[in-house]
Amino acid sequence: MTMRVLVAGMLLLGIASLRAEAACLSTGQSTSILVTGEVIKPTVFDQTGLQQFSPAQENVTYFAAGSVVTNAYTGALLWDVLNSPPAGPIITNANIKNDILNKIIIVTGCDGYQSVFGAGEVDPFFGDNQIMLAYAVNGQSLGSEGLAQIVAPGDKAGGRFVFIIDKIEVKDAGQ
Ligand SMILES: Nc1nc2c(c(=O)[nH]1)N[C@H]1C(S)=C(S)[C@@H](COP(=O)(O)O)O[C@H]1N2
Ligand SMILES: [Mo]
Repeated sequence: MTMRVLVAGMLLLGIASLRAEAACLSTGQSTSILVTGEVIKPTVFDQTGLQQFSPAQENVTYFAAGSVVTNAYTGALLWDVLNSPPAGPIITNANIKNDILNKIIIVTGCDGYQSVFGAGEVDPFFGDNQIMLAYAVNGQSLGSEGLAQIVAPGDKAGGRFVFIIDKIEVKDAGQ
């Protein structure tokens, strides 16, 4: 009983501190990103944390509000962040055929803007789309656009390039 109370207390504390660390600043910016949901270990990443993954470099051209934008981005691949320690891998059930294909990745910005990705889209064995969490653009950190933004190479318009990322949550699509 005492043990159960202790464990429940530790869980509550853990959840509370994760929330606090990932909360967006009152300025609407964010210096950390919470990776949570169906991953082995919900984790808060700061810039140093994202730089632990081998850096990806991508030159991308897309339409933003009718204008053509070309930028060089540096960041961590979304797949690496979700599928290697400390947060990953994504939790899957070996008894369900290709269970990874049931998983959805919800990216939320501090302004509430959201875009969803499919795990199968980024899994190197399936879509192998090099979607990344970019922490630098043209050699500079993102400034008012937060710690990191999504870069989806191949997208024609910039709508899925969620910036000021607050949270990335993995969920099962369900039946
Ligand atoms: N958090 C957040 N991210 C966002 C948006 C937004 O409103 N909020 N708009 C999206 C849209 S519609 C576009 S076209 C691109 C524009 O990004 P840019 O102005 O940095 O090129 O950001 C995307 N990411
Ligand atoms: Mo847009």
